[in-house]
Amino acid sequence: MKDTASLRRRILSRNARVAVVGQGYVGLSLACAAAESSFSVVGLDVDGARINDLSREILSVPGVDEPSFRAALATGRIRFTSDGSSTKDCDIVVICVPTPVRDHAPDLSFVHEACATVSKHLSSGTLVVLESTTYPGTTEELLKPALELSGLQMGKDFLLAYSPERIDPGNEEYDFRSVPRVVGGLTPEATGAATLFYAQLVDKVISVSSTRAAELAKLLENTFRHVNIALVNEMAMICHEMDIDVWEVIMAAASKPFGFMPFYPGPGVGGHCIPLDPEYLAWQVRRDAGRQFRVLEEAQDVNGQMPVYVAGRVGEALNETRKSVKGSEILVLGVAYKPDVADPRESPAMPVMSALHKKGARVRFHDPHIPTCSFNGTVLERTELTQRSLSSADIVVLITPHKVYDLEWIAKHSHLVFDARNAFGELKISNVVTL
Ligand code: SAJ
Repeated sequence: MKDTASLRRRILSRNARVAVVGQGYVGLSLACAAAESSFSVVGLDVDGARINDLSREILSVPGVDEPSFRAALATGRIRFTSDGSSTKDCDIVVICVPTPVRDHAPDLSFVHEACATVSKHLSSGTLVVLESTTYPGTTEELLKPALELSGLQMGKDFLLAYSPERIDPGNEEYDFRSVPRVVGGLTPEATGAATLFYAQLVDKVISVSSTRAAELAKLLENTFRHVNIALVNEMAMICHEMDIDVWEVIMAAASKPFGFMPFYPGPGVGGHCIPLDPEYLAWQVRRDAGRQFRVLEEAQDVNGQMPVYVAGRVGEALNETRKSVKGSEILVLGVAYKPDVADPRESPAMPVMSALHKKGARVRFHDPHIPTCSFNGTVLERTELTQRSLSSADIVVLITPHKVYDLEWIAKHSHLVFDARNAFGELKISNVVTL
């Protein structure tokens, strides 16, 4: 691109104007980081209500660090709009829109829409970066042609790169700047320009040779977690059959200071990353390599069966007290997909409750962060957590151990507890059965 040097100068001098398309927790976190790094930033989103809130300095986007949002506002360098034409004056346009899964296949409709907007207003000399998690090849196969509909040519008139988001809402150990960024461009100039941009925002940038390497690195990160969670979930089932304490086994193995990383069994894998990102990889390997990604597909099978397995173990625990699931009162504690978040997406709690409900149990739930939930076409209001709601349950099933839960108090007022997370751990309490 003829004016790459000019772009690089504008990045270093902070005169480069940045547009971030998509103001979910990924895009808004990036927009705030860029503003705090002295760039002039415009955050775009098609959700007018969200833009209205943000413009009135209301942080209505869950998962964004509030102090970072306030600090960005204080710079006076950030603004929010739904007007797609705001990208036309920008030197750098970053696309951070959702990439959900529909029927086990990637749904890139939000990326298509964002590209159409960016393409319409694309000007020469712009660096475009995709951050949304997707399968290898998306930047090259989808974004490049879509953006060239502008009449501009990638490489000659604009630069195109990929950098996977690594925002981890609620993570108090790593902030935006301390998490290294992987960057890969469709051309070396794109890699260089994107590397220079992100180097202003984070302490360490890992430049790779292509967008495909960067796209696949992200999927490897989360597939790694998915597969290792499946490993310990299957270990939990085997240990139960062999009457060995899987939690003790993992604790012991984790004493090895090298070559091991502990994962922990549970009722299944929730969230919008770990259960879904690997679907993109499995889909693409089937499409492009004409074969299964066997380890991944087996892991999906193991993790997918955990909710029913947990429901079965709850039935076993009731059986030990000469009760059947059918007709039992069951109180589930914690329906968010992981502790101390209010996000129920893909949470295993719902399929656990569904399985128990189908066996004839009367299922109620409590979650400090989630007031209603639904399964089997039933919408449930949260049951308040009281001595009575505990004691009136035949069994209390702890799915997500939010830190607000007083576990000893819960056990004290419950007839029986099934602990799907070993949250009681060292608290060896007689009426608590552990996965
Ligand atoms: N889970 C287990 N056993 C484990 C770990 C997780 O059953 O040992 C379950 C959790 O309960 C949850 C699901 O898996 O239902 C996902 O948990 P997660 O800890 O992976 O949390 P996420 O989904 O928020 O993953 C995000 C990811 N971050 C990004 O993609 C930027 C992931 O790469 C991070 O490693 C993870 O946060 C993290 O470490 O917090």
